[in-house]
Amino acid sequence: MVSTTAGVADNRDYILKFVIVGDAAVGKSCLLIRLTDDRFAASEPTLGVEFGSRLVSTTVGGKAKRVKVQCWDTAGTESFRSITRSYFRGAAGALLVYDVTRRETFEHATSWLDDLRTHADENVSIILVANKTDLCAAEPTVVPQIQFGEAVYVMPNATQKPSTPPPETDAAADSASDSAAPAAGSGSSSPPPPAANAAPVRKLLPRAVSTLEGALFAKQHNLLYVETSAKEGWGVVDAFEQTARQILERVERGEFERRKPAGVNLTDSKAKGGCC
Ligand SMILES: Nc1nc2c(ncn2[C@@H]2O[C@H](COP(=O)(O)OP(=O)(O)OP(=O)(O)O)[C@@H](O)[C@H]2O)c(=O)[nH]1
Ligand SMILES: [Mg+2]
Repeated sequence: MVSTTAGVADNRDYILKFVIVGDAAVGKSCLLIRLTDDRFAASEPTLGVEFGSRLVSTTVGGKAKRVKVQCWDTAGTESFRSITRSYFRGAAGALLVYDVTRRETFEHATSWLDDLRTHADENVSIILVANKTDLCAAEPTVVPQIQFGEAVYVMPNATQKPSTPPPETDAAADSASDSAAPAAGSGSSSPPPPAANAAPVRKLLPRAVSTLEGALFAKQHNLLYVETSAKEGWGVVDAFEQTARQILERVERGEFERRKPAGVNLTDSKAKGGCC
């Protein structure tokens, strides 16, 4: 949703309506709390919808833009689906979230996508969000740029076993398996004992959906893609900034001349009077 609010003196150029959708317990509310309060908090399952907003910055055509994100966090539980769908209308941006440790939440992305495409504005920009990556890796993953018609090069992983495709799964599993037997031919040296005051080693879970699979799904469905951890704060603001940038680039290209989505408000000099 794009709208103009010329004359409002709070330093924002645009106001964009966002929705966060996805299965129950994938971390939607935690992502919103990370965006608005920059903290990780235990949250109860959402009943219906919750709301939060924050000013983010992005660059469009070399110019810095300030965007007020007004975000509706929806319940993932099936019983609320008809209520939450009514909030999709007029959204300029949508975060479609899944949990990288639960494959079914990724498999349900198609159904959430259908819902968004049916009930949100035809111009909605959607970003696929692979959340809870902290459970599988000690640091954020580098997402490969995917171009159709070209081979995708994935950095070889030193610990990767050839028969198991997702590289980060192996890395996670290998990091986690501190009790594993030494590899054949690796010699008899055993790891040094941990220092008395060393931090406990966190057990990492295997990933149920690899980075490549997520990024390919996004490419095929014309979505943006980001990996996040609401817990660690990885990629969260980036998810909103990337989506805002895409929306504003489309505004600048005049894609909305014919039919401006209700969820975009402009306050910059380009605004031609009121909106919506
Ligand atoms: N490790 C880890 N846990 C997370 C992360 N995000 C959320 N969680 C946990 O996942 C559980 C569900 O998080 P919520 O944010 O309530 O999930 P939701 O998608 O809003 O769920 P509904 O409101 O029921 O649709 C909670 O126990 C969170 O603490 C994350 O990035 N990493
Ligand atoms: Mg919630």
